[in-house]
Amino acid sequence: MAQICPGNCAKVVAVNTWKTYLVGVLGLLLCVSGNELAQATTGVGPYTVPQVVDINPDPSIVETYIVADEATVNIGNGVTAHAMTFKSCGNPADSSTCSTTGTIPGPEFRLKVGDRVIVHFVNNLNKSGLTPEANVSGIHWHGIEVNNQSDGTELTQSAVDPKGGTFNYDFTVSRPGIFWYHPHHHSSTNQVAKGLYGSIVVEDNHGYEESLRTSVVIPSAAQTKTLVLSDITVCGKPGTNPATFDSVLPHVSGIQAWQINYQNHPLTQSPRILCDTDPLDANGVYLKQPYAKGVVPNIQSPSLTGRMSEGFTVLTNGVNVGARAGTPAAPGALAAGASTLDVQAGQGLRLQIINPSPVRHMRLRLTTDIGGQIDLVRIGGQGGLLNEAVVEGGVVAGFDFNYGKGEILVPPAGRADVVAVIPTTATGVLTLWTEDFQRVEATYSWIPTVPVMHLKVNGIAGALYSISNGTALLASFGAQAMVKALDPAVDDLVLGSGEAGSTNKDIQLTFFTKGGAFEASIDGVPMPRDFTGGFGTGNPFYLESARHANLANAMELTVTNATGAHHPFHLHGFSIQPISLSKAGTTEYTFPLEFLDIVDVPANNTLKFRVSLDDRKKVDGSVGGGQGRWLFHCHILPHATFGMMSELHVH
Ligand SMILES: [Cu+2]
Repeated sequence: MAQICPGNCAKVVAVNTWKTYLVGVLGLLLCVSGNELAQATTGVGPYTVPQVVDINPDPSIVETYIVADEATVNIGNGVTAHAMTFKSCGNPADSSTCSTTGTIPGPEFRLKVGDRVIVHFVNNLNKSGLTPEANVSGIHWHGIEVNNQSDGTELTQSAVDPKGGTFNYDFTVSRPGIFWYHPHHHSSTNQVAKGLYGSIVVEDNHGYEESLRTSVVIPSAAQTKTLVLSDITVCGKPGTNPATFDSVLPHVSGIQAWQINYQNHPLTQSPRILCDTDPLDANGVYLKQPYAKGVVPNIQSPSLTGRMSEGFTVLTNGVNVGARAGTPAAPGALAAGASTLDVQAGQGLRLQIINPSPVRHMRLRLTTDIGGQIDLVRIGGQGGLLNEAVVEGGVVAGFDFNYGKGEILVPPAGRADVVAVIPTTATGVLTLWTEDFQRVEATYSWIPTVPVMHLKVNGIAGALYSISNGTALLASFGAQAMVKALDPAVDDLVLGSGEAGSTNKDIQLTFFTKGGAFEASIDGVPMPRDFTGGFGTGNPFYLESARHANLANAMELTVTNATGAHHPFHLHGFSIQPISLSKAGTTEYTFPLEFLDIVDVPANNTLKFRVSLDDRKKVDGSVGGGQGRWLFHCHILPHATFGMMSELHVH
């Protein structure tokens, strides 16, 4: 198809490998020079993402080979990582047909509603010397309402073998929004942590978004950037790995002794532990030898008694943008070599944000050169544009978000479509920071606040842009364009004779204690780990927590988080309409009208949502593509692996 090509768009052509390398090097030099807008196609810059190669001449079909491989990448600050990467190729046997040599993030799909996507997946993960089982993979199209055959999970297909195994995905995109793709099979926690993810942006096919760009209600394509914000840990030379974060890094959690807390926290995954003292293989087995310098260690421990925490370096489109002294409230000097993006005072800047991190919540705050806060106005996210723009956070009608008003919280696997107005008075460098977050109800994650984007003000825009809370988006096109509320739904869960499962319309996220350890689960039902549960060799689940429903039913269900920590709840295959969050003794929060597939459920809250189990075509064109087994789980990936995962079986 003809690609929609906004400002972050690399040209969709096949290029020779050496050219890609050369352009990449030039791109990095340009980034460092602070003139990233002038950058050409790279696939390796903090404010640029590579695009897929489309080999299908039909304008409504995007067809490509997506190849998973191991690759050595430069994540900035002179750090080289032996990562896992996706690349897009016209022919996987001919590297000159690939858009990049393999990057973090992988190539982006830019699509319109109604487009058909055909992906020939090739698994070339075979170099690490790990067991073949640990290198099996696949692709889950996160948030896309695909046919069940293309969902890319252990419930819908056998894992694709390394050393050249293939699988074809074929689906049609039915809803606008920001989505992403990643592996979902054995050890996918490790594969995602090592870099296997990419963005998908789907625009509506009625011209609404295009019209809003033309009328400058939202910024132009040239002022739109994809930001894949993730984290990674890279081993140093054995014996040199830190046990905690650098003490000079800024931190805003409010916990004065956070460094000590972090160092001593039983769930800490410091580089010293992951690389030196307790390195794990991809099956969760402790290795005898420390990892070498440059290795991205496995993070999936065999049980929750092991450690689980955020990666140590935050990446913006695969690159660390460079530090800044001070705090968001009082920013200091940029580190030498920090990457900046040129902006003009008075312009609008649209950020399409995706968080593929296995654990980290991205709590984002944009500040001026002197620490003034600039609102991040949310215009959409997981389900396309909103009816009206909204400024979130703070305390709304008595509900405390636990992040500041005008900040944005993007949980693991979450996405946000936000716009910032660069103040007419801005000078110097603005910085977008990710701050510590109260992920566990009683306390913070003890992670430092670090920059994810630096904006260098260079002149004043010819026309001044504005947007604010309540600006009409889809609402400006009338009722037919607006996000519709699902009717109060009445259908029930079902359970056929001989089926295991529950008809309880409240799904419980629980921790229970077993042998002194926390076990994550749905409804308190333990699940075999995907290290040990015989995936691909029969049914991997205890099915007492499965839910069953009939296709075309519309239901209202709840998710009760019975733990003291946030869990981002994800349902495969069907976008849900969140209605409310409530907690005993506090005010209920009502969501703006939209469709989501990830909802961050705070500790001890109950999420009420509606879902319509709409059908879609199977790969062969026949009806019934909505039928089948669809996972639901917490998207803190170690939690899912530990057992906070079950399935919705649609009959
Ligand atoms: Cu969780």
